[in-house]
Amino acid sequence: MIPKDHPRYKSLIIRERLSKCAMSGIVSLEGLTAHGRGEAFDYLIGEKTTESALIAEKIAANLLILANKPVISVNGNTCALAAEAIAELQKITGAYVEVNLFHRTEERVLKISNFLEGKGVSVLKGNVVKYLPLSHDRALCFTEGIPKADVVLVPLEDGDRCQALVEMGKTVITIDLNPLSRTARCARLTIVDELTRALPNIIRYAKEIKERNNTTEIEEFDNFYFLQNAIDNMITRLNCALD
Ligand code: PTJ
Repeated sequence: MIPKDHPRYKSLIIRERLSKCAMSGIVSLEGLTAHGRGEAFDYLIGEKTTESALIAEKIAANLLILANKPVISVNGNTCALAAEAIAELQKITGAYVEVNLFHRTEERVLKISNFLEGKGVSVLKGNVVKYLPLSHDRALCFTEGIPKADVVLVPLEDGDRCQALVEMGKTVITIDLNPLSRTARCARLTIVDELTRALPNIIRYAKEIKERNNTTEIEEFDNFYFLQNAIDNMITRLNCALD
């Protein structure tokens, strides 16, 4: 029982949720360590959405709404942390949701799909093909999903898969607290923010854009700006840490 007035309440609740999902097989054990890395970067960034991340989140909403065929790729961590938000984002953007796992077993794919469906997500099913030129299971995609997508949202992604998607001409949006990761550096748009903060912002912007019916042409943007800004932010915080 975590008391609500605990200074790290939110973080502890999230850890508890991930642990439960690890025990039920939704999150891989490796996913727990990946979360720890994310937490460390979140600490450095101040555990809040920066101004530049918010701009990236607005651009992401626009990209998803303007897409012909947006796809959201969901792994174990994303499912455990944000199934409800994925359902909402799917409803607004019309995106296809496909389960794509690094530590893939058919049992996990099924568990994650069932969990997502329980939260209102419509999950892609059907044929799976080895679509990406990778030597591991993340090469596998649902035929009606990523192969036909123009814009792909891949939160907490592996670098080689992100790179393969970019090289195949997909517009790749990622959410990754580590601005130095290969994924962060090779995506078209990197949101350096925590998943459970980033998704509600993207959803809010997507709703605004739809309500006002004003999908604007995406202005040119430089992903390097978002990465550099996140790094600068961390450096500033580190320099002031003991002030
Ligand atoms: O469920 P599976 O089998 O597909 O495995 C999923 C993981 C996450 C284990 C797998 O994709 C993996 O190993 O990922 P990486 O290479 O560790 O990359 C995950 C990235 O996400 C790291 O850069 C973390 O810093 C970052 N990250 C972790 N938690 C969060 C996060 N970024 C945003 N929000 C988080 N909550």
